[in-house]
Amino acid sequence: MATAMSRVGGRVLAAAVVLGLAAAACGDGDQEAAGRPCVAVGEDLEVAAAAEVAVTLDDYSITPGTIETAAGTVTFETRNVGSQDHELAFLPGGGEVPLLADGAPDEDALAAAGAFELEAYGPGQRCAATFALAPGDYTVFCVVRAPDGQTHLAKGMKGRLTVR
Ligand SMILES: [Cu+2]
Repeated sequence: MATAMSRVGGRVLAAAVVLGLAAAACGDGDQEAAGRPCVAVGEDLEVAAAAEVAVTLDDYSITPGTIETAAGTVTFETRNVGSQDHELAFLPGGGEVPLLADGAPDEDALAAAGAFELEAYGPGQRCAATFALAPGDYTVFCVVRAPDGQTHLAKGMKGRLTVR
C-alpha cells in the first residue's frame, strides 16, 4: 500500500490508502470558477473501482449524510454546489474529528488515525476520488475555513460512511 501526502485545511496529512495521487484536473473543465482547482485523487484506481458514490458538497453539508458501500475500491464523484471551496476528508473509525483548543483540526492525530481526503476545490466544479476502503465506519468531513474563521465542520459539514 503506497503512502501519499495530502492536505486538510492547509496542513499535511498522511493518506495511507491513496494510490496514484494524480495532479490532473478533472470535472467539467470550468476554468472560470473561483477557488482551488480540482485535484483528482486515486485516479489510477478508478478503472478498478467496484462502486461509485455521488456526493454533493455545499455550504455546509455533505449529501448524502450517511453513505453505505461495499468494501473495496470506491470512486466518490463529488460536486461542489456551494459558494466556497470544499473538501471531502475521511476519518477511519467513525469517531469525532480531533480538534485543537482553537477549533482547528489536530493534524497529527488525524494522520495517526490514517485520515485521507480529496483536497478542497472550488465552487461549481466536480472532482473524483478513488480509495481502497476497508470495512468499518468513517467520519466524512470538511475543515475548510469559512469567511468568519470557523471551520465548515464546526458549521455541521460532516457525515458518516459505513463500509461493509
Ligand atoms: Cu466545506
